[in-house]
Amino acid sequence: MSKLLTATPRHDGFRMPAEWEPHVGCWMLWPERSDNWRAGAKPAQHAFAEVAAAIAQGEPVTVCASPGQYLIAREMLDPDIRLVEMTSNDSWIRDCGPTFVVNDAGEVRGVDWKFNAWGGLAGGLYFPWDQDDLVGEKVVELERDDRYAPDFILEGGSIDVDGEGTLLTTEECLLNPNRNPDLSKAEIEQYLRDYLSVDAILWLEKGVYLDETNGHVDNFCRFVAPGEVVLTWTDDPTDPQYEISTGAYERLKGMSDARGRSLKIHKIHVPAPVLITAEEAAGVDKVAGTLPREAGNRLAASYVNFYIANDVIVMPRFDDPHDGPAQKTLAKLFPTRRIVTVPGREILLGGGNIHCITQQEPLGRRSFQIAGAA
Ligand code: KQY
Repeated sequence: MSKLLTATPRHDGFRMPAEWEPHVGCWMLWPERSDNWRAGAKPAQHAFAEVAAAIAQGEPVTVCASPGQYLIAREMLDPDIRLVEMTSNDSWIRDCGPTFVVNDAGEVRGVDWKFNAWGGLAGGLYFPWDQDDLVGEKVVELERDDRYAPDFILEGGSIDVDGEGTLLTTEECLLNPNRNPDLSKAEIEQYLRDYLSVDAILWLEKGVYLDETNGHVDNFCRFVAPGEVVLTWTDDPTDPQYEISTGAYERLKGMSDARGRSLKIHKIHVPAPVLITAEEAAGVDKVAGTLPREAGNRLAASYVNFYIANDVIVMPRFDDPHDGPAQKTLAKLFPTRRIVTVPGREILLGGGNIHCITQQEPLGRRSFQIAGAA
């Protein structure tokens, strides 16, 4: 049903759209592993259900849950959310799911990258990751889309595009020897050009301080419109984040995008450091091969990890004085969308946030098929 394609999206006239372009829906995976999520993942499940409900205000949501969790998820999710059974190792579909690409005729295809749990045996976050690596293929198959399967390790959270030929990423992640150690920077860039149809690749040095993904850009710096980015920021020169953010700001100031525009940079201040409590750490099972959670460790909290749905922006909040200003900035940048905030702490305790647990699927021409069938 879903054909494996051997050319590249660029060759075939397909590109990765920006996240603000129309979606047919959003995909999520249901959390359950107790060595990453505290208290048997129950608080995380409530948080994921809240994120799904918030996104469902703006577009259809599909959640994938394991056979053992199917009925539990069905009970906890709103009835308008589609639930399908799917096995995975954890719940970060931004990273293990497909990247959808579209062409000018509105056809949609999937790029099914290789996934190694953010570093494989050289610093990856858990073992094994074989079921996560199948998620991209399974989602694309369910959608009856054709699929590209490059021999290239990439997580969706490590890139961000403007849909007009420009891509943002970090050296900390994409040039990390635990991803594609046999490829040079030029070869890595060529994969991005070929499989996402981008022409300008904007390299930042690092991502958010202590981000366990090796500096995913989706937690640090994102496009909000062609020629405009939001950047995780702090005014506190004693915070290690300061040097990272000011360094990125300086680089961004000197960059131009694929259309030759210089970038307008909007700063979004981080919340006060979010530290794991003793109770939270004690609730996570310790398992060899999985990154342990220690009390007092700082988490990579950032408002930039929001999701852009058709009608709403879903933004994490941390019950911090910076919540309001972050929300106001996004409201100004996305005037046609409502900003919905959901509690970010439980998701952050697992190592990421809202953008990391979601994957948009572009509308493409399926809209006409749906309309025609009605
Ligand atoms: O932030 C992400 N994109 C994923 C984080 C994975 C954490 C696994 N413990």
